[in-house]
Amino acid sequence: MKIKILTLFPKMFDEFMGESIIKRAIDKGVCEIEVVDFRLWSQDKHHHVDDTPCSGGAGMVLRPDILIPAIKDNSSSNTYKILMTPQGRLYKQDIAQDLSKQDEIMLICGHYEGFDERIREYVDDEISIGDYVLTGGELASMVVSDSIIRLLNDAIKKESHEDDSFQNGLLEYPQYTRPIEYDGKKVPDVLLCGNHKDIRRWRLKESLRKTMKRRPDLLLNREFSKEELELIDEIKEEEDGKK
Ligand code: 6GU
Repeated sequence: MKIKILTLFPKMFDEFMGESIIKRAIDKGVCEIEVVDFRLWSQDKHHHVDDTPCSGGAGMVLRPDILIPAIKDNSSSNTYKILMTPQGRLYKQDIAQDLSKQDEIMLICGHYEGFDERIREYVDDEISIGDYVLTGGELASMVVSDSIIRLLNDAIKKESHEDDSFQNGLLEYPQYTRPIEYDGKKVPDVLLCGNHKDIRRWRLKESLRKTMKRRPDLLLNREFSKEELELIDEIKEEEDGKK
């Protein structure tokens, strides 16, 4: 997969691309990241890319006569072009899944107050990573790239994302490692017993418990299996018993 990033701050991506799983994915050829400085598409002496809003207001707006040619010159018919903006649709794991199937995506990072509205006609999608405002789309584009790259075959072991939080619509179950006892706190016995059926059921139950407590919104449209409904009853009884 190829990821093209259009930005005014290309150096911000050096460390992102140079470390850990992302670096390994690039070195193994699982993905290619190309960072493009779209200031190069500015023709004027001072390489301006933005201008004041028409009819006033605060901040600066990215100019269509810079960004639209930059988008066109860096994409082909199979490039899925995404504007990074707090006005976009809210980024979720299922969008990461979908995007990981594309051959080529382009992430367009804005700065300042935003994009001239006409730029929106030249992209396929608009993404926001959350309900807060960042100074630019760069960090958001790293978030999106990272979440996609780790899903690509071979970037990490498949099993390590099959159990991810959200992958099955639930938060991930609690994980433990050695030592078996630390500061008087023990790893749950069920995880040490080696009974895979019991462990699977415990993990599902604890996933449900955590999701009910922390992210009940994730359960609103869920179709629960019979086993899940049984576990939820058990959890409710246990939680009531604690009160
Ligand atoms: Cl994609 N860009 C900016 N500037 N702020 C954001 C965002 C994106 N997503 C959430 N906040």
